Amino acid sequence: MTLVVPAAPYDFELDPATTALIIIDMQRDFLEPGGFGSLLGNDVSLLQRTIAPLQDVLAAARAAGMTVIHTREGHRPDLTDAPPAKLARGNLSCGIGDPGPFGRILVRGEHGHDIIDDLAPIDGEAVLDKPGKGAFYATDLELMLRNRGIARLIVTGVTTEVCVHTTVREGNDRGFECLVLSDCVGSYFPEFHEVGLKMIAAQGGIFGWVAPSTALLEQLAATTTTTGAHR
Ligand code: TIU
Repeated sequence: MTLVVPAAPYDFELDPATTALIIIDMQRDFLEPGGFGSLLGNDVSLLQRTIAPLQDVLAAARAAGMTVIHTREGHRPDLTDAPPAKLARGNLSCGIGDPGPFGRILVRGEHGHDIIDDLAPIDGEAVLDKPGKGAFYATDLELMLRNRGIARLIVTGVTTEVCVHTTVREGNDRGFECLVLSDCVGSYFPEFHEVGLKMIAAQGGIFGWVAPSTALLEQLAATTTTTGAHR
C-alpha cells in the first residue's frame, strides 16, 4: 500500500508497513516548565506546542500498525558514556549528571530524563537511549530498522536544529528517506526551527521532506477507513 503525502519539495510516498515513526527526545527535562531546558533560560512553550499534534500522529501511527520508536538523550548514572567534552560544554553550574529539579540531569532512570506522560510509550514500542544528539550514533537503531525492513522514517520531536536535524542527516546518509513533520518538531529558537526545516527540503530534498502533520494524518485516516470497510 502506497500513501502519497503532499510535502516539500515534492510528494513523499510511503507504505506504513515499511515506515517508522521516530519520536525524538520528548523528555520532561526538555519540555516541562522548571526542568533543565527552562533552567537554562529557554521558553519551553515553544516545544510544548508540538505535543498535541504529536499525540494525533502517534495515535494514527498506532492505528495503522506502524513501527514506533521513542528516543531519549541521556547517560549512564556513572557517566562513562558521556564524553568529557560534552560534560564540560557550556560551563554550566547545573549540567549533565548534576542534581537538577527533576533528578540528575540527562541521567537514565531519573524522572526528568523520561518521556512526558502525554506521549508515554506503550508495549511493543522501542525506547532507545542515546548518548549523542543523533539517534543513530552509538545505538542499535539502524539494526532495528533494517531487521524490520524499514525504508522510511517519519521524524518528530525536539529540538528541530539539534537532535532532529542530526538524526535526519544520519538517517539520510544511511539511505533512509525521512519526512519531518513541521508542527511535530520544535526549537527553543524560532528562527533556527524555520531555517532548519528549510535546510532539509532545500536543493530538491537534500536531507529529506517536510510536511505539516495534517498532510500525513489525512492519508493515514483514508487507510484506516478503507481497512475498516473490508473487515
Ligand atoms: N534533544 C535535543 O535536541 N537535545 C538538545 O540538547 N537540544 C538542544 O537544543 N539543546
